[in-house]
Amino acid sequence: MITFYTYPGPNARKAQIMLEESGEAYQAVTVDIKKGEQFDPKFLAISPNNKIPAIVDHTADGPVPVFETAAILTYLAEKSGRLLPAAGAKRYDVLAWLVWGTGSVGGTLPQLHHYSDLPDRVPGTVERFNTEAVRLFKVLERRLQQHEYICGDYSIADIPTFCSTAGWLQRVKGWSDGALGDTPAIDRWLKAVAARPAVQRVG
Ligand SMILES: N[C@@H](CCC(=O)N[C@@H](CS)C(=O)NCC(=O)O)C(=O)O
Repeated sequence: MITFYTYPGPNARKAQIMLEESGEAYQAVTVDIKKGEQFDPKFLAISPNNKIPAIVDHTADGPVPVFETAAILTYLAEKSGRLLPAAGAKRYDVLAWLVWGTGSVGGTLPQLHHYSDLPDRVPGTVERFNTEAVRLFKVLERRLQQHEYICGDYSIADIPTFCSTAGWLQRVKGWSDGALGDTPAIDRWLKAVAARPAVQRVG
């Protein structure tokens, strides 16, 4: 059994989609980050960076705590034997795009969210992060024009970028003043990932 530490939002969704894809049994425990529960020493022992998502796998050899979305997805893929090639160039292609999705895409969009939500916008900040988001979505569009999913077959590389893109593509387009035009490959891919039973179960 896996304990899944969560709080509603895109990062928790990434981990929960992979929990569903993996077929592993899990139990969700809410960490109320609005109330500061992420700073409880018991949670910090699992997730030292005081962020959800995190998991603890209660294995026969003892508990295995894992924090950071990319590490959680890799752990679950290895445990279940799903959505990550076991070796070779394809494995490192998936890992590279997984890190791109959690680090580059997943690092930029929360900044855009933060600065665009401020009542008094700081000049240049929304433009700075929107320009970077446009660049990242162009990278994604190019990639998906050549591959059905980010790494050919559906893999853990698709999950974080799907969760981030689904919520942000239209806003970034709208703010890009035409710099990000049509994205037919991304649109096709968003529909395909959204239709997966595991993604539908998470909602
Ligand atoms: N790099 C982390 C980011 C996770 C993250 O940003 N989690 C947010 C919720 S969406 C959080 O727990 N924030 C609480 C805090 O910063 O104190 C990952 O990819 O897992």
